[in-house]
Amino acid sequence: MKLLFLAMFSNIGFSLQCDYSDTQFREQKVDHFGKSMKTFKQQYQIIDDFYKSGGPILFYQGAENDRISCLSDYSLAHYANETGGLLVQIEHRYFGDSLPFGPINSTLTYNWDYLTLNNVMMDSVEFVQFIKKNSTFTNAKTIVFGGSYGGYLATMLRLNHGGIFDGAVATGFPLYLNGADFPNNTYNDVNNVIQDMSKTAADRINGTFSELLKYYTSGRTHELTTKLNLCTEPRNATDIAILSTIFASGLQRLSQFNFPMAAVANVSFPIQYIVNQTLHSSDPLAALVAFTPIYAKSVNMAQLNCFDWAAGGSAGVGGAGGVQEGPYFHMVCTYFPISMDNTPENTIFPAENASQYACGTMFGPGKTKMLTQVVLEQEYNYSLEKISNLTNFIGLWGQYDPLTALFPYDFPLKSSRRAARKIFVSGMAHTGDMIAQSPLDPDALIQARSTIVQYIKDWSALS
Ligand SMILES: *[C@@H]1O[C@H](CO)[C@@H](O)[C@H](O)[C@H]1NC(C)=O
Ligand SMILES: *[C@@H]1O[C@H](CO)[C@@H](O)[C@H](O)[C@H]1NC(C)=O
Ligand SMILES: *[C@@H]1O[C@H](CO)[C@@H](O)[C@H](O)[C@H]1NC(C)=O
Ligand SMILES: *[C@@H]1O[C@H](CO)[C@@H](O)[C@H](O)[C@H]1NC(C)=O
Ligand SMILES: *[C@@H]1O[C@H](CO)[C@@H](O)[C@H](O)[C@H]1NC(C)=O
Ligand SMILES: *[C@@H]1O[C@H](CO)[C@@H](O)[C@H](O)[C@H]1NC(C)=O
Ligand SMILES: *[C@@H]1O[C@H](CO)[C@@H](O)[C@H](O)[C@H]1NC(C)=O
Ligand SMILES: *[C@@H]1O[C@H](CO)[C@@H](O)[C@H](O)[C@H]1NC(C)=O
Ligand SMILES: *[C@@H]1O[C@H](CO)[C@@H](O)[C@H](O)[C@H]1NC(C)=O
Ligand SMILES: *[C@@H]1O[C@H](CO)[C@@H](O)[C@H](O)[C@H]1NC(C)=O
Ligand SMILES: CC(=O)N[C@H]1CO[C@H](CO)[C@@H](O)[C@@H]1O
Repeated sequence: MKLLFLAMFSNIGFSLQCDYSDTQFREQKVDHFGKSMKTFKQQYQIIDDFYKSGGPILFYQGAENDRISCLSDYSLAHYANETGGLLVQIEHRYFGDSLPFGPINSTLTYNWDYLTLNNVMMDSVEFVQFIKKNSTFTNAKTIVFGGSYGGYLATMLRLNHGGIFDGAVATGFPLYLNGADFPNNTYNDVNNVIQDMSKTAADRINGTFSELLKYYTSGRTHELTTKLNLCTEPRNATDIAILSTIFASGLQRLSQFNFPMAAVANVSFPIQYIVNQTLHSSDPLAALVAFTPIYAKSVNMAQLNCFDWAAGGSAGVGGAGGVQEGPYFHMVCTYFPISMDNTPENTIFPAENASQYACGTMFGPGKTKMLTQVVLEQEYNYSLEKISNLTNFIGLWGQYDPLTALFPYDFPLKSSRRAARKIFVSGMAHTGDMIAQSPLDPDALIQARSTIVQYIKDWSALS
């Protein structure tokens, strides 16, 4: 059975109380290439609290979030403080309050014509030009930062608009996007993450999937419902398969967001937590028993007193992450065609070929067309060789981040400190370096942020 289970690529805002009072709006062209004369209001933010004469512009590229990012939750505030930088961000068009055609009531009828990679890049280019109109910043170096999809954009901006973006720090982004063209997959990576921690726990997690099925075949679904505190009882093999897929994709997400603070789960380091709980119990279902209560809010925020697997199975992933799904999936169906759902044979997870995203259902049959790898290379310079040849570029990937599997290469080692550099961070989850420091951060992550500060100083010619 194929089950659509949607991946999330968001930097998670941890602070519920963020001061957004100083965000502003400016008129932005709906189309930068003359196909529409309309404008819309695009949200942005300029934080000059840290700015010192001669400091760089640190530009945070907005991504798929449903509201403008809270920069005080991000390490960028720390980088600005360390380098006298002007901290700025724009909200991505079609997201949050930057909607060209008003609220998105229906993905089928909304006008998506101007949600293109070139329009998104031009928004950022014109925003930097707008900031530089202030003579204080005209000669400042501009460094673009982005994570995940935003890291893809940061890389694209450095590749295609290097005259505007003097440097880029991109984290947790994929090189290869189209699952159909590209066999590497993220479940191999998560399989390694768990096997590396404990072979015993990995074997037990593997066994959990067949154990789950046994509860159904031996008529014990009522017992299962009580044991896992499920909101509704699974009735048939399809229901069990949904539960099984939520568990597999949930483990993938727990690894992706294996942060030192509670994020998609309500515990720190949720992957270690699951492994620990699995080792401490002789119950063959232990991993799943540990998983359901900590993951409940990720399947249904509104139903925290039981595990609402039925909601999680049908509606993709709600909950933590703050991703605005309509526009995000439009990008996934057009120019960010990422797939991370394939599960090959010989891992601890049940093998499953990824289902295609339901682009036709969401946007209308034939309405969306994916860019191929070849077009990305030819028209947007998005190739390993061109990224390797960039100067003033660092890409970061972390041990727990499944997206590490989607950039399985290193850049050539060169003597120049300006050469593109890949930095692998032990103990880091998805985009962890972009998140503000927290007390349980591993040393390697603290070091990575310090390395980024050294690069910002070098690229900005600061001492
Ligand atoms: C900025 O750096 C100074 C000096 O290291 C430190 O005392 C201060 O707390 C920092 N402020 C912020 C907001 O990080
Ligand atoms: C979308 O819904 C809002 C109310 O929620 C309404 O004011 C608006 O007119 C609708 N827009 C379209 C294009 O249907
Ligand atoms: C230029 O930026 C500085 C620092 O943010 C600000 O104080 C000044 O008012 C700005 N000038 C103009 C003309 O906007
Ligand atoms: C399985 O049971 C669910 C109720 O839990 C029901 O909605 C669904 O139609 C059933 N599927 C099949 C294939 O019988
Ligand atoms: C997992 O167990 C180890 C060893 O008992 C312990 O040091 C660690 O803190 C535990 N981690 C979590 C996240 O529970
Ligand atoms: C996580 O939250 C669930 C639901 O509120 C709760 O049942 C569970 O005990 C919590 N787990 C931990 C480890 O705090
Ligand atoms: C997982 O379990 C299955 C049997 O259910 C076995 O065939 C497979 O080899 C196991 N995978 C790993 C990685 O141990
Ligand atoms: C996935 O597709 C490949 C190639 O068509 C096939 O060899 C493999 O058996 C399929 N795996 C599953 C689990 O369906
Ligand atoms: C990127 O591609 C464009 C053509 O689309 C080309 O003009 C430009 O020089 C390329 N930039 C780099 C850095 O290769
Ligand atoms: C990358 O740099 C090498 C060495 O300078 C050069 O030979 C090669 O043509 C460059 N590749 C691209 C795609 O620009
Ligand atoms: C690590 C790995 O399997 N890398 C492969 C991913 O897919 C690309 C494209 O097919 C191969 O070139 C890599 O070797």
